[in-house]
Amino acid sequence: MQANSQEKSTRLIAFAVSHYCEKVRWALERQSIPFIEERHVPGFHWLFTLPNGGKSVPLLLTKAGIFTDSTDILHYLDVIAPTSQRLYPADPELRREVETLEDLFDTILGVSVRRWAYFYLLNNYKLMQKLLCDGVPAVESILFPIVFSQVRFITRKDYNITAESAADSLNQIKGLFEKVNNLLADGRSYLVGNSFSAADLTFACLVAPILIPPEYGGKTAALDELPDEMAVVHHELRNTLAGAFALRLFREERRNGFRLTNLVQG
Ligand SMILES: N[C@@H](CCC(=O)N[C@@H](CS)C(=O)NCC(=O)O)C(=O)O
Repeated sequence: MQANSQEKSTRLIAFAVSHYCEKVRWALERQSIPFIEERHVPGFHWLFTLPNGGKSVPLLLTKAGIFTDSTDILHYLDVIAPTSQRLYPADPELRREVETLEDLFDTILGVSVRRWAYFYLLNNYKLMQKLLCDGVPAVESILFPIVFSQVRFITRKDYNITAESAADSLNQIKGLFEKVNNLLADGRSYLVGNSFSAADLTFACLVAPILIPPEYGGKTAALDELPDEMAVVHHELRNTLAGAFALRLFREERRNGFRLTNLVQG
């Protein structure tokens, strides 16, 4: 595809593995917005986020401004989206329901999934290298063996990763799967109203590190790379209503047929 000015002007600063970055990737691709994804090893991302007024990824740079949070990015994309592609309902009551669920998933589910998964994965150097170095600049890949122990230390500290917090997180995850199971029990196709919304997209993305949908646009572990403790939870949760729902959303709503992402490498 030819580079055009919009493609050059929309840049996503990301981690390959981050499920919050997948929220934004999905929303951009759904709206067929060309963008350049710039992936970084954790730590190196601060060279790109801090000068742009943020800290974490995803961070989106656009002609209209810089957005430093996945939900803010989805709100911005919704304003420029054609009505049929919008992720937030026009009806104020339905919109409130979508935003409440999105916030719950962002603040509890995404954080719990990350803490629980890293508890098991951070000691597996080879797997972490695969998950964190996919698509990053060559210099970051080369430096990875040197910086990894520091990345691991900061990750454990910042995300408060201990055996106890991982066990608590798994309880939170199961509680939220139960909540989604209950919503879906009446046979509805989407969490709120009759169409795909930011609540559906956020739930599907944030549970993806557990369910490993093949359509995931970032990097996930393969099932046979998961330690037994994670594989057990993978099988248990994918067989719930909520798990099957998230996998269906990836299958039916995620695939675009072609990728617009213009991943910058090296
Ligand atoms: N509320 C933020 C959360 C994003 C977030 O937690 N990003 C993590 C990666 S999954 C991150 O960038 N951590 C490193 C940092 O905060 O510097 C959003 O939805 O965008």
